[in-house]
Amino acid sequence: MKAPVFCRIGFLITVFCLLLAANGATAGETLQIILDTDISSDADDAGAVAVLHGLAARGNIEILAMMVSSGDPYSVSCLSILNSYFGRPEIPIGKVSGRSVRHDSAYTQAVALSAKALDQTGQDAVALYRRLLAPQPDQSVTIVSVGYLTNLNNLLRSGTDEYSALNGKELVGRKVKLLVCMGGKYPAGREWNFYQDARSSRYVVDQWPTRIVFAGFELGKDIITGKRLKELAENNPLRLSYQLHNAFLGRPSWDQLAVLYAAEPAARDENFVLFGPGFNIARKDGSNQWENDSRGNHFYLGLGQSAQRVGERIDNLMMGK
Ligand SMILES: [Ca+2]
Repeated sequence: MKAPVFCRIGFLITVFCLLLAANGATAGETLQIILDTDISSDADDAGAVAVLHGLAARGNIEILAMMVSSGDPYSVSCLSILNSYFGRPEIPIGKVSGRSVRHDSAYTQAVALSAKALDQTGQDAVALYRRLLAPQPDQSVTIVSVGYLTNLNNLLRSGTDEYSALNGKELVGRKVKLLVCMGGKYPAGREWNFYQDARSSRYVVDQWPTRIVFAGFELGKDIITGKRLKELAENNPLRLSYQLHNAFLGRPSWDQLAVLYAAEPAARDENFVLFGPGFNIARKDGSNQWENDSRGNHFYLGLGQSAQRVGERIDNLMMGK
């Protein structure tokens, strides 16, 4: 005798939910995410912005804001134009204040002048972080950092204000679920994002009150993406970024990998393996060293499938496929 239709549907729903739970995702759960980028000196930041938009287009992602950690005066306009092109012109943009790292960019100025940027200056990054984090549910926000840790250092050191009676470290501990950080080299080395502002890196790595998953230099260096962008329309600001950066020779996918881990929880087990727990020791000279320790709340990423397959996935997302 056949089971009634509603019993069979109930069984299928149960199986579906169990499968989702095994992948660390819950049906209908919206991922709230903030991207902190040094978009300027390398093109993979522009690629990471495109990957985040590509994943958000599949639903269940709310991009709360994007923050700029670079002192490049064209970074905010460039980011604003990318966000408009990918259909989300309303995303608020924060900008580093005070001391900042600044490098020349091959593409930000040209992208900034290629269209009308809705936002050319950005808001104060710490104030924007605090205003956006304060009303969120506890332990709900994922931050993905793909540049210098200057903004996150400033946020941790911030005091109470009109947005929250919590100081920066308390506010992060209350509202943030996870920090995914492209920075450092594993198990040991010296990497750009960490040593450009070593004081901030050290403070954030030591003091950050939630779990941190690090995407290291070694993870992305051999995954070269962006060559295919030359096939895209010439008014595409992502295409222009990669064209001006190095004429479509492609770049390592450091920043896209961090975004891929942060913004696609259901595919984490497929794309990555996690090393840890432990402590990432960040030093004054910008170098770092990994130490396994069961008491730690740090992890670092390895690839869970071939570099070629992950690279194709990133290229497809950047191509809008
Ligand atoms: Ca970057």
